[in-house]
Amino acid sequence: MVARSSEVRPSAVRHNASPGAGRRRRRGAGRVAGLGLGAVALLVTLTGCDVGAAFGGFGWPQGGITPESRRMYDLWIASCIAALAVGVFVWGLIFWCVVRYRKRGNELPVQTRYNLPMEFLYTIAPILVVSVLFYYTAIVQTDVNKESANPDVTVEVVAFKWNWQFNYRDGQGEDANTVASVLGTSEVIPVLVLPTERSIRFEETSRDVIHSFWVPELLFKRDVFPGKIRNSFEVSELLQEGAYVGRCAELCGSYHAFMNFELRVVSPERYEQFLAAKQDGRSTQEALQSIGEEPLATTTKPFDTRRTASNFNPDNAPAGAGS
Ligand SMILES: [Cu+2]
Repeated sequence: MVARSSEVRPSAVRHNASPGAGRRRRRGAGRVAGLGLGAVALLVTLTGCDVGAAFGGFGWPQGGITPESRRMYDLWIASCIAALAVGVFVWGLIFWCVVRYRKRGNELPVQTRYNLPMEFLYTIAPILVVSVLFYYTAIVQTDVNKESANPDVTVEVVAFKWNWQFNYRDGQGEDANTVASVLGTSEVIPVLVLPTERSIRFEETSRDVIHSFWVPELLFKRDVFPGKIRNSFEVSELLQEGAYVGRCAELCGSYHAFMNFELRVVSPERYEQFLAAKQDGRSTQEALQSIGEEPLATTTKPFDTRRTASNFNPDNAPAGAGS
């Protein structure tokens, strides 16, 4: 009769073994999930604020020079960590299911359709995740778009094909007066001088088409519209002195890619001296030199358009030209 034991179906064996074994397996799976979450928590705790740097900012540019840019960076890093934690959990579940419920015979595993607690969980959990992300995004976005009643410095950004003019203003809005101005030309890159430790309002307007004012280190860009729209934004402070390239970030025509400027961040004292020199009638280059700064842009250089009457419009070229 010993031989008959081989006729016992595998499924029956599984059923006989199921009560204790099932509990053990569930405990094992719980332990694996707990370990995964613990590892993520440990990683975050150990690396602290440097978790972004350790992973190259998760693709987000690093080195922001305003409190706003740093808050946006932190939001991005936190969102990535949350996404990774959810990802690790889901990947863990997938691999666990692949191994645990791999095909062993013709028996179907226990089916979990209409399992209300489970359906409730996978409806509520994503809603919770999205709500938390939405909450923090709304807070950071509101903060970044916030404008104070009386910023310390107001500068009017005027864009035109294909250069920039920066007007230092004595107040906000269209009716304020320009006290000093920096104008870019085909030969000279405009240098926008601004101070640290001061709140700065940028008011933007365009003379022709839509442009976009972008300094990569602000981690922020805003379109510059022609007509009545006067786009504005504010930074509560510039945290680091230095020279930063600025660009037009909206395709605005043939020489869009060369519509560069430079942001030069200096101390408040030197900023005041620069402004005074400009008001005395000195050129931007002279004023920059007077505060011990490089007179010309250091982060970019003018683009030679090589446009002359002969090669710009050959049909109207004088006889013999262009050869
Ligand atoms: Cu442009």
